[in-house]
Amino acid sequence: MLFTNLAGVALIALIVWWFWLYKPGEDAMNDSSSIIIVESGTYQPSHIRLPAGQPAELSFMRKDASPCSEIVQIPELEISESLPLNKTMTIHIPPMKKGEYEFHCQMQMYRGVIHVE
Ligand SMILES: [Cu+2]
Repeated sequence: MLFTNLAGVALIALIVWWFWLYKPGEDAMNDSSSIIIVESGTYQPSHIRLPAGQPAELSFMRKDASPCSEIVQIPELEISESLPLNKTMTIHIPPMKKGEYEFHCQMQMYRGVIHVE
């Protein structure tokens, strides 16, 4: 009985670690569930991994009031959206082929990459 309980606790600990604590590199995101923070000249995270051939959603939260950060563009997908200040803005991404897709602000000071694999 004790053994089963320990195994159960270990399993729960593993699940908690995997879903809430495991961060594969501070600057990377492996799915579209988190929010990209736009602040101080950077997208955080700036590297996003998405699976090929599936539509996705990316959420941006712009915390920088400078006009520089307002527009986010993904040129290869012909996406250009303006981000409201301090609000979450979700951008719908069509299914993509494998490759790297840059996203950036109008002046290309904020820069990020979507890795599709
Ligand atoms: Cu800019």
